[in-house]
Amino acid sequence: MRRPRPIVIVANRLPVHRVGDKLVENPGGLVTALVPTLKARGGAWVGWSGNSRAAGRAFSFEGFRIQPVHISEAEVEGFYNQLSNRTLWPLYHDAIRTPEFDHSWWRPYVVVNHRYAKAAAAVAPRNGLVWVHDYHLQLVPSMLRMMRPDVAIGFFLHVPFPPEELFAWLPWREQILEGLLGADVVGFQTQASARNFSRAAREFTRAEGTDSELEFDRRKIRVGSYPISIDFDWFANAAATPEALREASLLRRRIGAGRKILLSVDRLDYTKGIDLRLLAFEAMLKSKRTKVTDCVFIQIASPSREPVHEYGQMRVRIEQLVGRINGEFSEPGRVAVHYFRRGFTREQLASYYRAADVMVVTPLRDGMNLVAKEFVATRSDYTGVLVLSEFAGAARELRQALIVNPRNIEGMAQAFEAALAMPKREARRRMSILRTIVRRHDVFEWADTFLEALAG
Ligand code: ADQ
Repeated sequence: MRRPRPIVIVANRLPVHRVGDKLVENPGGLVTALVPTLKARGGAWVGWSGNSRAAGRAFSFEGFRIQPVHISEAEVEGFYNQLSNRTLWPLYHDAIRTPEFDHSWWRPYVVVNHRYAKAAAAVAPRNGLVWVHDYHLQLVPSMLRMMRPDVAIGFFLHVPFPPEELFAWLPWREQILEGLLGADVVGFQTQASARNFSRAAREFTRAEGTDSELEFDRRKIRVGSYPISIDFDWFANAAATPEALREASLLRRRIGAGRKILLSVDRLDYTKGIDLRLLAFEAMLKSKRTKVTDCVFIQIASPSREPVHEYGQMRVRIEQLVGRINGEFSEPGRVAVHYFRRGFTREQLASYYRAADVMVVTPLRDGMNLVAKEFVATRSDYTGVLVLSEFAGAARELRQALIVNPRNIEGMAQAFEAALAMPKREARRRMSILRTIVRRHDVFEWADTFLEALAG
């Protein structure tokens, strides 16, 4: 059998960072999925180290090449904090916050994309496979095609692609679409995003064709949905170790203290709907449908994108809400909302998932949402109920969750109530189907499926 072809991954961040003289893998789904693939096939990972002062040299890690891209401090501002996170991120998430369109932000986006493309062009083997990731790098496919017409180029968007009427707002819509059309395969989390992209491409560029195959510049481009997933076995095993089980029962005793636990885990981001779910919990307490002696809400939120103004505002709002709810409803030894604003290790998260009775995942819009899948993977005891927003990509697959509209606060409160009261048999039936789905479609299957499409 022939060895599979080496691949080049192009992503905003590198998969490893230095601690002293050691290299440590960065946590996250993409690294988990693609580092084993790179180790097996060889190739390179092109990305930013996170340090804008040092340029950084290429080095080898576990049999593949790490190729740093330098981004200056001023460029981080324009390319990352501004165009990526103040224009594209809100626009692609249903304009939950008003996207800002500032012409001075476009130039650094183009310049930095070009730098990634050049770095990829320099390391890609002849006729190699290059896989570009996410909304920061949408111009890379066409730039790379100009430099290296021999390579096969794939692009995967981790966030939703917005409907045509929203995408139309973007002053650089043609450039972005033509950037993406430089790829041979353009992948999305859901069919809806794939369809939105194909429609926008037909509307705003010379591309023709169907929702799943476009023709542009006499080339065919495959468009499809490739829902990302998690390392199911890792989470299932991590939550079943004696230490994890001990930690989970300790949490149940310390925080739960005989109460049922509702749990949420998110990056502190306005797309995640943290405030609305807290309002739903408050509504339950207010109307006496539950008492602080019966249940507790744990919100774990890791700080994120703090230089961006909207994130600071949202943090203040959430912390005021937590304070208000606790001020009104907590009792001695029984806090209503436990709020942790910090990152936890994956092992710690596994114990929290295992300790929860109800997992609340209610983003206003989310490409996929891996937390929902991680929770399911940890529940080898077949207990626990998932409450999931219909606006997360994960809702397309995880249909046995209690599906909610996060803007319907009363509806969410009712779903929490139903989840807390769900008979064991019913919860078991649902969890068993959910686990089968996530086990079957794990992150390794995701990477293989995309790479097969690209190699084909
Ligand atoms: P994110 O918006 O970052 O990713 P998500 O899919 O939920 O969202 O992934 C978050 C990851 O961070 C999970 O693995 C989770 O365990 C971890 N995490 C969250 N809070 C944490 C905390 N307090 N401590 C430690 N870890 C924490 C983007 C898109 C998503 C898409 C992913 C992958 O926005 O829709 O699912 O990429 O494609």
